Parts: sequence; structure tokens; C-alpha cells
Amino acid sequence: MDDNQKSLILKSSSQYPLPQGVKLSYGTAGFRADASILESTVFRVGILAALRSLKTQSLTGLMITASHNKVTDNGVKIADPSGGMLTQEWEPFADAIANSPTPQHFVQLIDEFVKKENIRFDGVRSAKILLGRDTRPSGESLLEAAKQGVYSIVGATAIDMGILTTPQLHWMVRARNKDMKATELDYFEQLSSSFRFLVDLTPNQIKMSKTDDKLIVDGANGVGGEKLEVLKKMLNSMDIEIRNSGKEGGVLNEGVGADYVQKEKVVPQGFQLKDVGIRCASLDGDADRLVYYSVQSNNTSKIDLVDGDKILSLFALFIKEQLSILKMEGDDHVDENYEARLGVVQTAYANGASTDYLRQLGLEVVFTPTGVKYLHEKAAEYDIGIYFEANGHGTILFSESFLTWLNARNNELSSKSKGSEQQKAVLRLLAVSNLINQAVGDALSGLLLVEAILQYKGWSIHNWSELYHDLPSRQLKVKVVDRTAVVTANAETVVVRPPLIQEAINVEVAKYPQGRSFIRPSGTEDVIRVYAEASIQEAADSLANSVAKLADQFLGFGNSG
Ligand code: 16G
Ligand code: MG
Repeated sequence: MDDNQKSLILKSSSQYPLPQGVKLSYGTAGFRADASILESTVFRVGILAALRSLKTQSLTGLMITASHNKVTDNGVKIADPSGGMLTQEWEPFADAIANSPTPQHFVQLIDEFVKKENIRFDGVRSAKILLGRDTRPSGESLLEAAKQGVYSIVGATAIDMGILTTPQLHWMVRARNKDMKATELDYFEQLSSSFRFLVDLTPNQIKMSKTDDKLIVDGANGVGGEKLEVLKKMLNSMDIEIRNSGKEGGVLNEGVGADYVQKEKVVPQGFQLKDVGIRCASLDGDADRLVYYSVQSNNTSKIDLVDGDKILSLFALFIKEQLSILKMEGDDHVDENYEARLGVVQTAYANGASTDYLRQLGLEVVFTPTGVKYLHEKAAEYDIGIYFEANGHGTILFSESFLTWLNARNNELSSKSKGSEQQKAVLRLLAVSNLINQAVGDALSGLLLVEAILQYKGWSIHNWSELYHDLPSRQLKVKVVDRTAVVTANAETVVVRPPLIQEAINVEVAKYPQGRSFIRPSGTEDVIRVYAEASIQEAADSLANSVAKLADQFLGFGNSG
């Protein structure tokens, strides 16, 4: 960096001093905190996004959101040129600059990093960053801070895309870098046209009953509801009612949204008795999570949850079916079959019943730690990699080579056996790859795929829910002295530090039929999370309580006595 560049950063960063006592970590999904202390962080991440763009010679993205957290919180994260999460190799640097105490120190950190990474400021290509934000009121001033960050890098440009869902921003970054159509309208058009295409390939004899036509969506009073309103107009035939769109005066994520519904297993605000029997879905605050449910007829505050695991199972079942149709050649083309590697990726939070179900289908199921970046990376190793967290975040990734093969196969079948079952299966898989967001989990595209598959199968939410029965589970959190003292291995299923706690957990687990339990430090809150499941609810509750007690004994303040 030359002196001019250094003094530019020095000058602008003095406008964004780090508030006293703030210590932030990039965590599972970017920096998150009370919005009032975030300006300096967002400004610095603006610089980081510009450096990442210079380093990769590609466009990057910066999203301002705190997802399902309360409305007074906010956060910031970077989309890498692929449309995925910021490369993990840069996270320590993100932490270092976010916590740098003075402008001088900050400039020095950047200077050292630029040298180490060999980032060139030769002006041949300059940095370009797409900026997006969710509907939080604090988003506007934080977006300004991000712009100032970007503009402190000579020649860098920030393109303000306005209010977006997180997956829309990731989708746009990916599309732009691939020289594909990348506006918001292009996003809606791609989703709606591939959805209609997929529905048109529904076998004729399958028709749903009238009540199964209807879908009610809870928009968490966030950005997802208003975007779904736009998308809905382009779907013509679908009967979707959108509630909690934010326009009715409700508060973002308060008693609404996918996180609330999934954790509490209760109906969101605005849902009632007359909704019993209707298919319902909730998005989270930035529309990257999706869960389905129906209101219980015997207790209308409770729901029958159809979570991310079951969305994953529905997708896996459908994809597997299409692959088997492809294989039913019967002619002399068997040798042209491409052995597509289909893989399913889950975390330790996946209900044990879902894993059993998927394995019974003959699928390869692998586990990663919590956090989209880990699941996504793993799923990308397959020709078709399906990943979901139980909380509703996930997508389906298709490899380039498989897509090339599918396109070639489609051309060939068009000339030889147009309209055959095989060709329809090829076309369905291609439509899925266009519909489902390839950059990151996306509640809107996930919702359309669920709807298309339910229509294809002629299923009600009840049929879907009956794929398997969830094992009862319980989640708890425990405040501890230092959550980083817990180190886990094997996709967070065993604790390796502190010593002996895992042995104690094993003793508890062994007491319960189908018992399973693990603890892990949260990546977004200062707590240890406890998960337990067992054959009956009382057992899951009791196992969770015993393990929480152990966590407190080993790591906490000793409140459990
Ligand atoms: C973030 C992650 C989500 C994960 C959750 C776990 C992304 C985009 N989001 O919301 O995948 O399930 O954190 O939270 O990666 P926890 O570490 O507090 O349990
Ligand atoms: Mg989210």
C-alpha cells in the first residue's frame, strides 16, 4: 500500500472509532451485536470486502443483517465471489481488524495482511462490492458505514442493492461473477420460471385436493414476506397467503419466524384455530431459513413441525426417484449412465429418525459441525449434495460436470425419445438446479421446491410429515465461565476438552433407550448448548437436564449445586 492509500484509511477510520470494551468475533455467520455498537465493525468489513475483491479479482458481497435475532441487533457478513461464505482462511483477519483498538494499529494490520496475501493495488482491476441489507431500521446508517469502508480503498466501488434477503445477495454475487443475468428481477424470473416448468412436469393423474392447495407463510415481519409478495405475482396459479409481512405493524422476529417456531414448537403470532389442517411455513428474518408445520387440532397454540430434516428428506427422496428413472433405460444406453454421486449432509442436531430414514433409502449421510459454511463445503464434494440444518437452512448443490452431462443427455433424448420418462427426469433435475439457490440456503427457493414436489407427489403436509416420526428431543443452554473451554470433535458429537466430561455424558446417555446427547459452544451467543433425544419426551427432557447439570459442574458457576 502506498502512503496515499494508508492515509486515506487512517483518515476515514478515525471517523469510525471502536466503542470502548467491544470484542467481536466473526463467528458462525459474521459479526453480530447490538446495532448501536456496530458502525466501526461494518466500516471495517467494508474494507475487508474490498480487499477480498482485489485479492480474487472478482466481485464480492456485503450483507447487513442479524437474521433471526432481535430487531435492535444487527450484523454484517461477506459473500465470497462464489456466492458462498467468506473463506475461513480470512476469518482470523476479520476478527483482528474488527477488534483493532486505534486507527494507526488498524492501518498497520491491513498493511501487513496486504503484503502477506500479496494483494496488488495496481489499478488494473479495482474492487467491486455489492451491498445489501435487511429491513432493520439500523440498516440504513450501517450501510453508509460499509460504503465509507469500501470507498477508503482507492478505486473501489460499492453498488447498493437496497433491501434484499441474504440469499438474494449471495445469488447475485455468484451470478455476476459467472456473467449470468443478476438483477433482482432476474432472480425472481429464474425462480418462478423454473418452478412453473417443474410443476408442468407433474404427472397428469396427480391432482391435489382443494385444502391442500393452500399455503400460509409467516414472513417473520422481515424482508422475506415482501419479496414473496413479488414472487407470488409471477407464479399465477399458487394459493399463497402471506402473514407477518412487516406491513401489519408486527416486530421483526418477535413471536414469529422460523427460529421461534422451530425452537418453541408453537404457532407464530397471527395463526389460529381456522388454520388447522392448512399447510403453513415460516421464514426467518433474512429469509435463509424455512420450516413447515400445521396447527394442531387439539391444542391450537401447538404445531406439528416439519423441520429442515424433513425438507431435506423430501428433497432427497425426490432426487433419488429422478435418478432411478434415469437409470431405467431398457435400451442400449445403459453405458451412458453417469454414476451421479448423491450425498446428504447433516449436523449433530439432525433428528436421529431422519438420519435412519435417509440411510434406509440407501443414501450416503455425512456430518459436519454446525454452520452453513461447513455443510456447504461438504455438499460441494458431490454431484448432487443436499444439505440442511434442522433449523431450516439448506440447499441442493449440483456439480458442473453433472449439469453438463444432464444437458447433453437432454439433447440426446430430445432427438431420440422426446417426452419419455427419462427425458422428463432429466428436465426435472435441470429445473431443480435452476430453482434451488446454488450459492446458499434460500427460504424462497426452498419453499417453491417443496411446493413443486408436494404437487408432484400429490401429498398433503400430513403425508409428508409421516415420512418418519421424529424422536423426542430437548435443547437447553447453559451459561458458563468461558465457552471456548469446550473443544469438540467428530462434527461436535464428542467433547475432547475439558477432560472427563464426555465420559460423564456417556454414562447419562446409556441410561435412556435411543438416547443421544451432545454439548457445544454456541457460535452466536455466549452459552453452551445442550441437545438430547430419546424414545420418549420425558426421557429426552431428563437427559438434557442431566447433561446441562454436568456442563454447569465442569464449566459453569456451579449453580446446579
Ligand atoms: C448461524 C448459522 C447457522 C447455525 C447457527 C447456530 C449461518 C448462515 N448461520 O445462524 O447455520 O445453525 O448459527 O447458532 O451459518 P449457534 O452456534 O448459536 O448454536
Ligand atoms: Mg437467517
